[in-house]
Amino acid sequence: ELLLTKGYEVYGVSRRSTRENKNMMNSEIHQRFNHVTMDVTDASGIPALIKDVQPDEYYNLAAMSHVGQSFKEPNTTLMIDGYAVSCALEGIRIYAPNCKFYQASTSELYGKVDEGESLNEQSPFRPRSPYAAAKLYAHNMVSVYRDSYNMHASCGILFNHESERRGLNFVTRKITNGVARVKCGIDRHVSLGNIDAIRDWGHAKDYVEGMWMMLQQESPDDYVLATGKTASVRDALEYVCDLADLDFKNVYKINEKFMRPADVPYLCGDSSKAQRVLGWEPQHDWKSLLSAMYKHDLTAAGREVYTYR
Ligand code: F7E
Repeated sequence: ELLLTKGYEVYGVSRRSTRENKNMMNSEIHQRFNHVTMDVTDASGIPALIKDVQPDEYYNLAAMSHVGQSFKEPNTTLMIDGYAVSCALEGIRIYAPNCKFYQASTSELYGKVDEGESLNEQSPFRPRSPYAAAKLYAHNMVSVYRDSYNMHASCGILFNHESERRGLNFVTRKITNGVARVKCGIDRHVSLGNIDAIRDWGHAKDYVEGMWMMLQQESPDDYVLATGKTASVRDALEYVCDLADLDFKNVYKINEKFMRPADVPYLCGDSSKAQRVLGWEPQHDWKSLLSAMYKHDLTAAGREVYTYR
C-alpha cells in the first residue's frame, strides 16, 4: 500500500489458497498492483519471476512469522524463513544485480537478553526459537551477498510491529479482539500464555516507512526499528481492559497451550541509528497502537452482535 501510494508498480507474491487473501484483494483494485501466485520456497519460481519483472526493489516480508508455531513446524520455518531468502538473493545476483533488497530481520534474533538492556545493531544474537534460528541464517546470508557481490541488500531488525490487520493469534490482536468480544458479551474470557513477557510494540505503518527509507540510501546497511518503550503482556491487557471499563483480572485465563518451550522474556530496541541516518521516527507508541486496534475490534464485535440479534 505504501509503495502504491508512492507511485510504484508492485508485484505481490502469495501462495495459492482456496481462501481469499483479503489484504491482497483490497490492493488488487489498484491498477498498479500485480498479484503473482507463487510459493517463495520454489527454488526456480522466484528467480524466474525476478528475471521476468526486473524489479528495482525487492521487499522480502514472506515468513512463517509465528514464533510459537515455529516449534511445531521447525523445518517448514527453515524453508520459508531461511532457504527461500537465499533463493531470492541468488535470483537477484544472477538476473537483476542492480535490484535493491530488503530483508525482514527481527528482534527475535537477540533471544535471551537481560531486562533493562537496550538493543542495537551491535548487540549479540542468541536465537531461542526455530523461527529466530532460521531468520539468523537469512540475516547472515544478506551480509554475505552484500560483501561478496556488492549487492544493495539491507536488513531491518524490526521489533514487534502491529496494526488492526495483525493476525488474531498474535498477542496484541488477541487482546484487543478478545477484550472487545468479552465487552460485547460474545466470549467470557481471553486465554493467554506468558503474560510476563515484555515487548517493544510499534505501529506497522511507521515500520514500513522505515523499510522503504533503507532502500533509498546510497549504501546498504542494517538498522534497528523500535520505539524504545516497553510494556508487558499483562500491561497491554490491563490497558485495553481499562479502555473497555472491565477489570482485567476477570477477563483472562492462563492456558498452558500458549506457553512456548522457550520464550524471549524481554525486548527493547534502540533505533538511534535509524533516526540519525534515515531520519526515521515512530509516530505511535504501544498505547495509541492498542487504542486504535481496540476501537477497530470493538466495532467489528458490535457488528457481529447486531447481525446475530
Ligand atoms: O508474542 C506472549 C508470547 O506472538 C509476544 C512476530 O511478528 O514479533 C512477533 O513475535 C509475546 C511472547 O509476538 C500469548 O509468549 C502470551 O512473549 O505476539 P507474539 P512475538 O513472538 O514477539 C517479532 C518481532 C517477530 O519477528 C515475529 O514474526 O506474548 N504471549 N500469551 C502470547 N503470544 C501469543 N501469540 N499468544 C498468546 O496467547
